[in-house]
Amino acid sequence: PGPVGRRGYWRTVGLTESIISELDTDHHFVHRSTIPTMHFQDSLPRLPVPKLEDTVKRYLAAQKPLLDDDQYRNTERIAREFEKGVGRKLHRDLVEFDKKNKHTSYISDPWFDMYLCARDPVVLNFNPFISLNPDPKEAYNSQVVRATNLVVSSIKFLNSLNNEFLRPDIYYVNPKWSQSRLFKKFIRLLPTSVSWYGAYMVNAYPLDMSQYKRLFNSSRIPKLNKDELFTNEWGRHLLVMRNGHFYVFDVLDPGGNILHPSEIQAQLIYILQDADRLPEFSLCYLTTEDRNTWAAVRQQLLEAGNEDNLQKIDSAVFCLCLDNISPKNDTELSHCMLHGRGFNRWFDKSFSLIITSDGTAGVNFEHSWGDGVAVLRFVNEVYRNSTRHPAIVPHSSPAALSATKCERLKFKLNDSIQSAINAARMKFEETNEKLSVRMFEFRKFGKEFLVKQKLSPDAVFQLACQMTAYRQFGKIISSYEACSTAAFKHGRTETIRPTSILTKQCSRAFVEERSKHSVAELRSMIDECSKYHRRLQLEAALGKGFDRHLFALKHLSVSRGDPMPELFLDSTYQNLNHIILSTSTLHSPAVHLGGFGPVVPDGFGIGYNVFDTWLGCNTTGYLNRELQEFLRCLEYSLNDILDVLEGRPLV
Ligand code: BUJ
Repeated sequence: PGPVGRRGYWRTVGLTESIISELDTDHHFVHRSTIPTMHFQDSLPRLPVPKLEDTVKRYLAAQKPLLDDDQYRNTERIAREFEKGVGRKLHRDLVEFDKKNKHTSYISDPWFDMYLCARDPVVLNFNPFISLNPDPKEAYNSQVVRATNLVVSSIKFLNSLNNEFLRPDIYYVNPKWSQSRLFKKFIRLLPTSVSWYGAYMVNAYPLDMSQYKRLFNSSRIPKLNKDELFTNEWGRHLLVMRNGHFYVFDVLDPGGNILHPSEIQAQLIYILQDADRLPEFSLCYLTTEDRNTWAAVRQQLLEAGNEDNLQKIDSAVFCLCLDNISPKNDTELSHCMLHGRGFNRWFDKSFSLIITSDGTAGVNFEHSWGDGVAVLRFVNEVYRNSTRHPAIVPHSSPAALSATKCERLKFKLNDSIQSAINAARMKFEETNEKLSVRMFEFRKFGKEFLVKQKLSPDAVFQLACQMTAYRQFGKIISSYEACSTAAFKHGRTETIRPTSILTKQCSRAFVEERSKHSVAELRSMIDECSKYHRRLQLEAALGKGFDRHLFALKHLSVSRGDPMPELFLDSTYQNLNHIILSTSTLHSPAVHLGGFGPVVPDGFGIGYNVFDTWLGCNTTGYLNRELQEFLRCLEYSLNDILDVLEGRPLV
């Protein structure tokens, strides 16, 4: 491999632009963008380090609804002392450090550390899933046809990325520009040092694309105390899992050509037949272990002579899991995509494409390398490409198996490794047993109705969750909504704190003071909450939250071995970061479901979406009864909101 890596691979192996354009784009790429994939990277704006005063102000505003007056006064005092004292110095050093590291963002390294130093298992605690809608053409949903088509589209995505043909992610305020050829040609001509400004002139915001380099050929490697991310962009093989067995075969030739779809199909059929029973010990369970335990066992695996196999797993383009299960409903589907039965997953892989026996597809991804925006883009493109330009049709014949070699990986397992696998399996099964997944649908209104009411659909859903928690727990509880900061170079996420004095007042009115307020008063409270939430959302997307800033200050303090500032030891700080309601949303015509586990033992993981005419969420939690109660109260809250919006008093 040369220093340029696989990016621009075709050029490095001697294929010129003109030759590439003679090739049938459809067979190799998902599309060919006029604007190169990384065109904006050099000129992306930098994630701002917020002013310390603003951070403290926002922090206190988020704390206020959670505390009584005495507690608040104490928290306020600690925060003000931090602002004037140790926090000020830390902030100054952070700003200084940031100025010297213009190639990245202030949050990038601390955030990688947050993920990679965490010792909890990645499964349930970190890896989310996104499942795809079925192929609209019924017959294309058989397991082998869907898997072949999705694998081919995924490899086309990879080729597009490596050759800079993948359209850069751009958030268009006015989507008409996304269709304008003139705009794209103009932007393409701009030097990369100023290209971002060209887009900005028409209110279009290019997003950071740096995470995509770890989408393929990547794996998280367990290490003592801090894991590492591994990428080998020269890997050309796919990892396929079936019944706990590992298979690899090349899906790309050295020239970057995708293996003929009929050959991929033939390999998958072969694997389905070959892996007819479960192995006595499936290594997969080890990736469900806590990270230090797994790191130690991995060392044993290496010493027992399994280095080549582990290398093949880690460098594979991605992991395809051909599951031997047909989920009967969305709850079973969620369980399958979120954790499965443990023996047919490699949770450390950057992502695994899971296809069940009935052809349902989903992606489970490791979170440290990247966020929802990159994975959703991948899901959208492969869904679109595989349904519009399927590589094979239901009656396609597979190739005769000969040319391509499919290898089943055989591992050398000694007694100690075998008992580690057994222990991991027992722990994994025990934890899964406790996890409840519950679907919730509310069909009485959705985005269209709320927009007509001049309300933010997201704000209304979040407000309903606040009212729900207030009804259920009798108080405001710590809540989190994920927000992308990909508009900035090496941006990750910021936290929106959906709790405020306004949502507290409104929740109290709806729960405890139902007859005290007129409909007009209640309506105006909802309006205020919506406005405030919109503001928080915008601020977070612009990097003007408080969570990441405080996190980076704490990280700096810890990394220097300073005594821990009082602010971070304050029990109210810890309470604010004990997230009971962890929420995330995404919208896409390609997506059927999504979800993730709770982030604390007594919390809920809430993946939600407000659709045009209804809304729904997919919830997880270890406290089954509480989770059920939460959804019962959520329905109640949404009905209340509807009553008020339609002018009916609360009864
Ligand atoms: O906040 C972060 O830094 C990253 C977050 C972490 N956390 C999940 C804990 C909030 N990660 C993400 O937000 C990525 C989540 C990806 C899955 C999102 C699921 C959304 C579900 C949509 C559809 C649900 C529809 C249900 C209908 C019944």
